[in-house]
Amino acid sequence: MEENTEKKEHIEMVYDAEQIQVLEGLEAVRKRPGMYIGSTGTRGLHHLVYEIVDNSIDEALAGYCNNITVTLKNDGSVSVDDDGRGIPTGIQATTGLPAATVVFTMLHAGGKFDGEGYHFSGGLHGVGAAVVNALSEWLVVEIHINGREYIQRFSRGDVVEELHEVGPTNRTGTIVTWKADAEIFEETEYDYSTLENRMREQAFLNAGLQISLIDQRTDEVTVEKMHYEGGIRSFIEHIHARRSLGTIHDEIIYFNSSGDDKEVEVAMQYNDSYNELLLTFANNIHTSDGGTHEQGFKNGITRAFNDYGRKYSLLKEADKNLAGDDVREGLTAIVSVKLNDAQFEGQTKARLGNTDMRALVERLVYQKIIDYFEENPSITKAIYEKALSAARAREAAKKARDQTRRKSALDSTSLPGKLADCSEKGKEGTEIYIVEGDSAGGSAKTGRDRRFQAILPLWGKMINVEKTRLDKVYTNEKLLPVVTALGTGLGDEIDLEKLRYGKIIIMADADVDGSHIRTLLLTFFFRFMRPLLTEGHIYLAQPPLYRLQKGNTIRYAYDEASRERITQELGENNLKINRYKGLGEMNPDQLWETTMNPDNRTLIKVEIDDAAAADEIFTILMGDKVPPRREFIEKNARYVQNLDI
Ligand code: TSJ
Repeated sequence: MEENTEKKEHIEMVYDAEQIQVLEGLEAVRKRPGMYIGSTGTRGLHHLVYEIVDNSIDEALAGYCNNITVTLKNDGSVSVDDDGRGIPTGIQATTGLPAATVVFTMLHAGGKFDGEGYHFSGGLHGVGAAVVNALSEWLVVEIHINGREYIQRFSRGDVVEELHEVGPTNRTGTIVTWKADAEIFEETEYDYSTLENRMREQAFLNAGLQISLIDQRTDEVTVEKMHYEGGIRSFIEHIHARRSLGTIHDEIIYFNSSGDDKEVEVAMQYNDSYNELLLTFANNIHTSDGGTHEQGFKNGITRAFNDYGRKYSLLKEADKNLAGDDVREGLTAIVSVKLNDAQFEGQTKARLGNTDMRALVERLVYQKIIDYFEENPSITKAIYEKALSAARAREAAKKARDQTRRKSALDSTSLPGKLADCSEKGKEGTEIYIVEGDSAGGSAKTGRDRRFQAILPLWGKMINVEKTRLDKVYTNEKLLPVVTALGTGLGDEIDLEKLRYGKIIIMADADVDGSHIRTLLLTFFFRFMRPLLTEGHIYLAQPPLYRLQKGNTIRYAYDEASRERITQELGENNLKINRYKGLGEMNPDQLWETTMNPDNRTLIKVEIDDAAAADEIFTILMGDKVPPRREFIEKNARYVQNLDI
């Protein structure tokens, strides 16, 4: 009895606190939107859609929703429509308000109405709808429930119309439509492919659920229906098809387990590349920093390969084990777990922390892979051969590295002969220009400010980085000088503390050859020196395309639009326009003035926030199949205008 009373009091106190938040809560969201949605840039804008859609996906997870439609409307608003049960409209005892109203006006409300809530919630903590409401110029919710349709309107989080009935209906479900507040967001235009990728990912993760994406923003309205009965198996198929990767075995390896409060699902397939692509999810949230489920997967698969290899004498030397990297070379795998009390850790909350997931996933993966190996000997032979070949390459890389190190080519005491170093030492304020070709390299060396700018000209034959393993990098005359000049080492052993420059600037022509070298170097950094990219050290120089001269006035244009603008400004009479064909055409002073002088130049910082998307880009760009490459570039012209391969 005592215990009961105490519990009740406790609950009431929690609600008291929440009611105070009704008064202050949404104002707080508008004051510090970044705290709730991360940013007020395009990322934050798209986050609004995810927050709302996640509610419909929760309804699907609960087993009551089969269709979700996201519509981009031509007034700049978005709507999300589901065929679930409809948000409850009954009056909540604790607040005296309809449950639906509470969802949109109170932080820490939603999801759990009757104490139980959903089985595996998307981990939204239930604040999503109220946050979206607070950050919207206007928001409308329509609910179809018990044969009646209800509506409520809000503006910037304030109630404009109370929830009221508008008439009968013969469907059930919830429709939320909102217009992001331009007073809050720097950008209010949605990017179709960003939403498409996210919706497709969610359709893969929730087998059988149909998500439709409709774009009504232009005259040509498009409808895309995403619906995969194969779930994460279809995800693997999609990844390999998009990247035009050949597979080592036809059938995708798939297994799952479900207990009372935990579900694990794994799909995997080997391809003929050297790259690993492991995507892990917890409660449908992409865990880009991995965590216990990912660790369990890695442990399980490595142990399975080694035990199986031992049993059938595939591992020749008794003490030699395959490493994790060996068994995952060329592997694409999806691990999706669902659990009740997901703990997300780390700075970006993108790592699963629940410790019991490690052993659970490891045991499942180990047993199912052993079973698969025993049942599929010929496929297993091909897969195992690939892992053994990866192990041999790893051994070769180790030897090559030790040898290079013995020649001390990998430490900075013997820098590449062609490097023109700067006089200042250390990362602070220093930069290295990586330049293709001796003539541009010569101009850059003469034109630079030698105090803080180093120049490394590249020479020698190009290799396709996508077809290269680490062992070949150590003996490559084109790439090794880059590694040596940067000082960090590469692969697993990379050490950014040893980086010799703060900025690494790729300077290449604005033509086909230039874009090729740019893509090659970026791919190289992505595959072998990724921390340089993720820590934001890599930049692209922007050489001008045109030089415009009228009398003593000289201006430079970096694209067609600015050429036209400058032409208008100066007037066409007696205007001399030169198109630069390459960096080599510029004299050292011009190169300094237009491309290297920090006061005038434009640098593009290369940022990677989605490794899987970047992997796709590099695989397609560096792949040897031309049609997908052309199609990709046409589709993504906006992003890769400089990569006109
Ligand atoms: F929250 C929201 F506004 F963002 C939102 C919620 C937006 C959209 C587009 C859909 C939804 C939503 C909520 N779809 N379906 C539901 N379901 C419930 O809220 C619901 C219905 C019935 C019961 C029950 O226990 O009977 C419980 C819940 C949570």
